[in-house]
Amino acid sequence: MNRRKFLSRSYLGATSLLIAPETISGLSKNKKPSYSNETPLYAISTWDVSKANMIAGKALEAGFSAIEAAVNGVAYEESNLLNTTVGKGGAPDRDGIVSLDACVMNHTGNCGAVLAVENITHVAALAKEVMEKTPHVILAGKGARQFAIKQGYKPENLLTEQGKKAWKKWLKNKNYKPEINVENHDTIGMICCDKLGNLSGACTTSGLAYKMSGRVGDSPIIGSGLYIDNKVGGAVATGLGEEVIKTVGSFLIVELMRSGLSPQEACEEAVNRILEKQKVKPNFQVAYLSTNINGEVGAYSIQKGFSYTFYKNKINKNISSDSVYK
Ligand code: SD4
Repeated sequence: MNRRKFLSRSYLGATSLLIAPETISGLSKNKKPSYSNETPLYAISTWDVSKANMIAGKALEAGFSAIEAAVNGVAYEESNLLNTTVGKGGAPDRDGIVSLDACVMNHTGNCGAVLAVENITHVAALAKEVMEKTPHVILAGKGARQFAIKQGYKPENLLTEQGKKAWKKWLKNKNYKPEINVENHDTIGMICCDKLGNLSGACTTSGLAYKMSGRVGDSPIIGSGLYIDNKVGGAVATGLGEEVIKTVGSFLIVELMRSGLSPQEACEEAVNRILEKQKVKPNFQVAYLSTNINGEVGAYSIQKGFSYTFYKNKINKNISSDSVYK
């Protein structure tokens, strides 16, 4: 199958490049990768998201750019109803409305983001469209939704029966407290390196369960939930977004790598910046995942339980991250 046919089989058309997972694995079976063995081709994602990361890895092998691979990879989790922190099936806010946040950043430093979007599942692809088709970087709320519909996205009900049930149960006590690695796991931040050695990333989430209406976390904020500098490396974040935003976590990690730290050291320092500000032992989670242009990867979190998925040389592995509290 050639690239044109590959694109035409995507479920939102060639421009948005949302490719059904089966399509991409079918393609890779029939086609020899065109890259050489020395190509530093890999994909990393927050949490245990083997299918999404594999989709990205296979897209890279099929010759797609890092940004295309990342958007296609995270699209799997956006459609995954079992993932209650991303896309359709995501937990709603305290008013029972699911609103999604996402951003993308590519190897040229260009970026796009959508904030608090209702009724649209594939918000990472939408963020890519904001980057490519508008003179802006961020579209929020109603405007983002209108733009999506104009681009041909079909509005959907994102609140599943299960999501509604859980929300109704929550309403009985209305007790809002972010839980560590329970309700708030699985925001997906993904960084891909393509066969040209270019880095790009995507980050997509439904945010914190039962958040206030209009609340936006770190995930769609360039420099907080995601940052890429093709000369240095990239970083993504997951966990309590408020704390990531206060320290501009992903940008900080890339800048620390620029000044000579390894991805691991940079993630640890970014976690320390959050901890320095805490007067008592934190009961929230923040986790970082980063990579540099040499293909080294680092991960670190405040609480135990964070892991990441790493695709390289056709092997997709879930790896446990080290943490401050064991
Ligand atoms: C947020 N960082 O909205 C996101 C939540 C998250 O896994 O990462 N959940 O604050």
